[in-house]
Amino acid sequence: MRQEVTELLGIRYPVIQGGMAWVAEHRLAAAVSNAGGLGLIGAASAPPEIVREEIRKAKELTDKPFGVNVMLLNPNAEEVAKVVVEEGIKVVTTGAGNPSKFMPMWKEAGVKVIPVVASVAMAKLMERGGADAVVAEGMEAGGHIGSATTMTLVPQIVDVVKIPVIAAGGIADGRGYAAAMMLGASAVQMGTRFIVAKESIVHENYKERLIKAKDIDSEVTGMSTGHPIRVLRNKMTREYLKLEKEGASFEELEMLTLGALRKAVVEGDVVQGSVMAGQIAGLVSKEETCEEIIRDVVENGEQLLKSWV
Ligand code: TUI
Repeated sequence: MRQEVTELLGIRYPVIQGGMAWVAEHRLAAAVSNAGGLGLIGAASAPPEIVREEIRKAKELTDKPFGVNVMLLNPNAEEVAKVVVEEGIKVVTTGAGNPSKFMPMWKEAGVKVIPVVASVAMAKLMERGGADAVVAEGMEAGGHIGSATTMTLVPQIVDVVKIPVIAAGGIADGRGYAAAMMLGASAVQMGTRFIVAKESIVHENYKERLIKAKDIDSEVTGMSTGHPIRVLRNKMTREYLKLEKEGASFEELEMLTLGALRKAVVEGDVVQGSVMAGQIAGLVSKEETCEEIIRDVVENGEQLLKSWV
């Protein structure tokens, strides 16, 4: 089953990297791909020309396949979708929305399309639209999330689609890898553990905060605005949640978070910034290379799976 995804994507190990905004830039993507996984450039809210530059820089660092994550809330998503084709990218993942309108263009260009979904209905819709696989992302994940857990979402999607299912949300070691495979997944996507990779350009303060994080250190902001985002608790989340409870308007809440992720990732402001991370942050305890991370997850995961059959 694991071979389905490795063959589909031309990679060695069934591990893909999350398309994390500001974090998933060319160096991280190339490092994950060089280590045998699938690295991704997270287009997030970047202008199309920046995405093109990032793709070109990644190509200089690796001859292995890598992909681009298109974040569908980006007003520039359409232009980014075209840049991906122009640059000959072979794999696209999408997040935070429905990518149906871009699917025909991508399929025609031979791009493998892997939408990130948070529900069974969306997984079915994506399969019908021609998706090559789906990432089933549980609400343990960092950033923008749905409401089902990985444990419940993955098997329910596996049961109703024929395309490979990649599990995401709460996976950061061999146990999570093995558990995902037991649920019927064909591969895993990890974000949080790659944030602290040696090749990740994330500010040291962010990495330290994540490494120090405990099991219940994350909060979900934006439940009331319809954009729930999982982040590590700090001054910003306390203010945000207080305002949200008081019934603050969408605009007021937006003001508090605007640029907050950049502030944390680039400037290292982990007090006022948005420190997005998954619930598994408590398990992530050291900075390692992407190669060490992938080897640890796959070797321990495969060992566990072997001992169970
Ligand atoms: O996309 C993510 N995680 C993200 S995107 C992001 S950037 C951002 N920043 C501020 C506000 C909003 C986004 C940070 N983290 N994960 C994949 C994911 N996709 N999780 C959930 C979904 C999803 C949700 C609804 C996918 C499809 C969907 O469909 C709704 C519909 O019917 O259109």
